[in-house]
Amino acid sequence: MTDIILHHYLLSPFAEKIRTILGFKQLRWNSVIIPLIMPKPDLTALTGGYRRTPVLQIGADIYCDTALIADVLERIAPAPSLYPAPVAGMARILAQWADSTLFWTAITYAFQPAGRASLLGGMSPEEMKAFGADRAAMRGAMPRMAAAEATASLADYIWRLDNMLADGSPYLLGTQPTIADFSVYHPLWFVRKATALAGILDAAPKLSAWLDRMKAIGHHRFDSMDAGQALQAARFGAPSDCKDLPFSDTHGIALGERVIITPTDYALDPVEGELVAATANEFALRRSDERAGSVHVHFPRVGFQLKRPGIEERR
Ligand SMILES: N[C@@H](CCC(=O)N[C@@H](CS)C(=O)NCC(=O)O)C(=O)O
Repeated sequence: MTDIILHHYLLSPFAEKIRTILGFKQLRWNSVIIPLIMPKPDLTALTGGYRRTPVLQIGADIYCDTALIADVLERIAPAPSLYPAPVAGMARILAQWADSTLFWTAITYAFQPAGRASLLGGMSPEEMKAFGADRAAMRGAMPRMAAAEATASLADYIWRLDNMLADGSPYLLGTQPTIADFSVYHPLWFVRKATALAGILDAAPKLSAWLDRMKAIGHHRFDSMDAGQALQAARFGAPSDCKDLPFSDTHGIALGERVIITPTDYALDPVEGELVAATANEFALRRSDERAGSVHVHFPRVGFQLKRPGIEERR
């Protein structure tokens, strides 16, 4: 049986997406709780610098970004599928909208002062300050939305999503949940957690019932694991063999070359290593770490940039 390790923290919406997919697929998993803010030395020993939440680990294979993590869980447990034909393409496109536009709209809405108090109420003023500074640095020059725009846009998105359920379908694209349901779920789960502001969902009774349905999927069964055990699992595991994966060259970079992979939107921390796979939708690089040993770090192609080290972007 594949040992699935999820590096995450409870308040993370993207982690809730993956926890709920693990519930949907009834996969047993191990839970490693990571810090909410940098530094995250045990996580970055595995990833080589990538700091976002969550990260999936299977032995010495480290998977970054929930779009790829969902694909990996689908490979491990193909049924029930996240991508049922004939809505698979539509489901992925709707998921990408939810993971970007809906997510940032919901976050901006939920982090207004009344929501922040429900979400971060357990933090001391110093911790809140450190959290704010960490996220400001992580977002860098990413454009910011004002609370008024976030409120209006979120209300409109909620109305549109409620309309998708108007024909009585239990899920957004029909009778079965798809990846789109899990991606739309996590930002709205976060809005519900911002209890003082959760009333915005009251205008959408069908969507609220759908949220209850998604919540009922649960997280299946998991065991707590500490970061040291996860590092050991990497050290004593052998990374997956990438030799036979189809090579798709879009950059003029050969397998075996040193490369840097970086997200294209925010948290632009580079990960450096030797390119071991470049398929139509996934990159993997090999890197060595004192504590984690030799690992393969995997990224989706969408949302990530591949380049040779030392080559500056022209602005
Ligand atoms: N596209 C990424 C986004 C992940 C993301 O932004 N996660 C948030 C938490 S929900 C994050 O990393 N926040 C900063 C942190 O946890 O350090 C994915 O799908 O995994």
